[in-house]
Amino acid sequence: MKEIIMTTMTASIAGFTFEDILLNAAGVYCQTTEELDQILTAPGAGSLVTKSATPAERAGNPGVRYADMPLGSINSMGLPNLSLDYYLDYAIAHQDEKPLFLSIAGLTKADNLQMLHEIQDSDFNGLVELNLSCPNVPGKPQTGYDFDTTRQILEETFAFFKKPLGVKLPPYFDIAHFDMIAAVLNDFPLAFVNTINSIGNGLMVDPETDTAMIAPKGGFGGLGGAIAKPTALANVRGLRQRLNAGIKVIGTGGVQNGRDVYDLVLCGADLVSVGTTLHQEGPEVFNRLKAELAEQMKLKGYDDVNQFRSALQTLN
Ligand code: RRO
Repeated sequence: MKEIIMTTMTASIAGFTFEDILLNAAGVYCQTTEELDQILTAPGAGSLVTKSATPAERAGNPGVRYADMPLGSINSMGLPNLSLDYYLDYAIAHQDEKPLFLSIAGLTKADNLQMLHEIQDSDFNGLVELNLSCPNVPGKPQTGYDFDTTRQILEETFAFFKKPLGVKLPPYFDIAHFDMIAAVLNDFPLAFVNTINSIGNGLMVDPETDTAMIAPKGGFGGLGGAIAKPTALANVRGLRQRLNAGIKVIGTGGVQNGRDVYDLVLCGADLVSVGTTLHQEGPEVFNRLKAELAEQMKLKGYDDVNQFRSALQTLN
């Protein structure tokens, strides 16, 4: 416990100071006020993000839509949420306790702009995460893979939106795509990017029954957990190297232990969010990860995350 107290694990984004660098990944433990309360009060959690919202409540995809699998999880939730108003009310009610993230994921550009107008006109004074990467709504491709549409949305957004805004990105798999998305994002006054969303449209088989592990979309769904770690590290690193210094990075993907958190910070993450492992362990995971991160830092002789953030060494 002594090491935790003496170790500094803070970050700042858009003038907000986070007293711990961990939070939930959007979608996990954040759909209801009961779940959100648990993250808000969890030791070791420095913030929370609300479930990505649409203008109206959505039930999401029917049937089994999340499954644990070897090396992680697969999901096709389909954007179940209780509406922007629900999460906006919660965020406004609790925004003086910690800096909070409100996530939105409109199914159309018009929906996103409408929600951003509502947030702009509200008393919310935290951070907004615009989710451009939901992989699971049938017939709706991930916007983050369409660089022109991403630019168009950001142009229309920043024409009126003045509160701190970031984007949740899908994983990119080609160096040219890192260059292309960074060129778009660097043209806007973004507060942060959050990378990565789940690795879209994987498929996993239950060997007992020879069936797909989840029901929606014929079994196709987003992959998270350990299997996502190298892709998350590459995206955090690749974007940190390319984005303006003023755009902070939230690293998401593959966190199971304190060393995983350490690695995301080493690749450039300011904050680190936890999805699959939070789903599996519950909010106690934050204090475990915090203690394990402190242990890793002690092994390396660090007492502040700023001492090794973005400090990855390479072999040539
Ligand atoms: O609700 C979902 O199916 C979902 C969303 Br919006 C997302 O951004 N990422 C994900 O893995 N699932």
